[in-house]
Amino acid sequence: MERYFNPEIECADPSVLKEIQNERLVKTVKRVYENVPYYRAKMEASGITPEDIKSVDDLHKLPFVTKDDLREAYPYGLLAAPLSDCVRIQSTSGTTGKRVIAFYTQNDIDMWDTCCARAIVAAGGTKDDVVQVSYGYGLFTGGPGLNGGSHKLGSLTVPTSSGNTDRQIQLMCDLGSTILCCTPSYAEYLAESINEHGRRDDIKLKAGIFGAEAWSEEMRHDIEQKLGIKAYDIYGLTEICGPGVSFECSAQTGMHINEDNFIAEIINPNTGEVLPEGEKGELVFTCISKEAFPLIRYRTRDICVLKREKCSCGRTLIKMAKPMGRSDDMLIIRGVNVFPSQIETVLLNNGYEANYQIIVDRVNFSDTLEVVVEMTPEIFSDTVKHISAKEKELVAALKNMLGLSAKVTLVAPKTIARSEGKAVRIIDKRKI
Ligand code: DLL
Repeated sequence: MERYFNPEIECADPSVLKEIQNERLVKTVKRVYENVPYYRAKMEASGITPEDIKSVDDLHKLPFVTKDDLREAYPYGLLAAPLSDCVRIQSTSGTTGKRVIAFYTQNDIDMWDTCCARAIVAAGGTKDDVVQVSYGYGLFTGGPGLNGGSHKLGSLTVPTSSGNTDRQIQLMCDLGSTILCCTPSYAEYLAESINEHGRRDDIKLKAGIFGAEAWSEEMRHDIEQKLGIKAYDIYGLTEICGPGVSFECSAQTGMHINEDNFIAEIINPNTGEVLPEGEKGELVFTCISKEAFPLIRYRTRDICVLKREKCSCGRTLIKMAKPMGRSDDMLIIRGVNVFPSQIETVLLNNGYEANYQIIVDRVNFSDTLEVVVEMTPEIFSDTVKHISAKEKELVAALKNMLGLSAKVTLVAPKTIARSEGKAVRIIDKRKI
């Protein structure tokens, strides 16, 4: 039976949701215009005043906010509440340029916790569950977000953070954790280690809530099968609040966006034009219930599709497809657009696991693509003599998917470093 955390919102008639959005948008635009000189200047430069924004239908009139704006306004320039009302910051894991810092009032934290509680309930969670949060805690939003959601729901929260895999498994077995929250790459690593330690029969997991990085359907099936669970996707970004901007339900056909707090649009990343529902483009979010850091029309760089339909789970919240990549992660190799997720699909469809690296280089003015793939122990044992045949098989499959020739290098099991957080899979030497 499907459960909801806030059925009056999650299953509301779309016209009710639109009313909530209209009212909250108007209030938020007024708030940033009055409290944030940076926004006021941006709006004035576009010839817009708060009076021009009467409903969601006027959203397109507002200027976009980009990561460059956040860097320019760092650290306090976009703060829309008095500093004395703020109780927390979180920050992106970005390693280049200035960090992005997001601020929260207590009301913002409460809203965020609610979003994450909805995600846990949609994954079948109740207050009787034991929720192991193996996302990193600290500046990264993964740990604090799911921790807050689990508390709000009243589940027993096990804040293991990421890393220390033996301890994770020990606590998982001793406490009988039923829901695991971590990145999909760490879930793969944990699954591998649980099976190696012979502890598969000692775990009581029933569901996993995995996000923070792109992962394919094939990787989902692999994790589900290895851990004997149902694996749910969760999406979010620090700038908007962290995990819980959207979450998957039992239908597993897209992630429901918490529309009472965030309005989503899809735009053409080159022209900024708003695209109709169902078309693929860049995802843009407007925060309509936040106090401290309500970004307006923030360009996420994530490429995806929105679809509104009454879901078999009963929710009416609009759904976003799994992001298929980031417009800034998309590789352009010899003029061809390549998303790492396409490569992952080929590898998993051919019996490999998600342990791989994509190396792009430029030799004699021409781009080269190499995919280094770890063999599974099974493939390794029956292919030692036929590695080149196996590599050729993958070259052909990749050519078929990407329309591009790639070099494939198969390496022995366990030679590619595992990740406890987001995996680093792309090495683009062209930029170095
Ligand atoms: O990754 C927040 C998060 C934590 C989401 C835990 C889910 C679970 P950032 O570090 O700011 O925040 O990175 C945000 O990660 O713009 C996407 O490109 C990517 N991303 C997040 N969730 C997913 C997902 C957190 N489910 C960036 N699928 C986003 C694909 C995702 N990409």
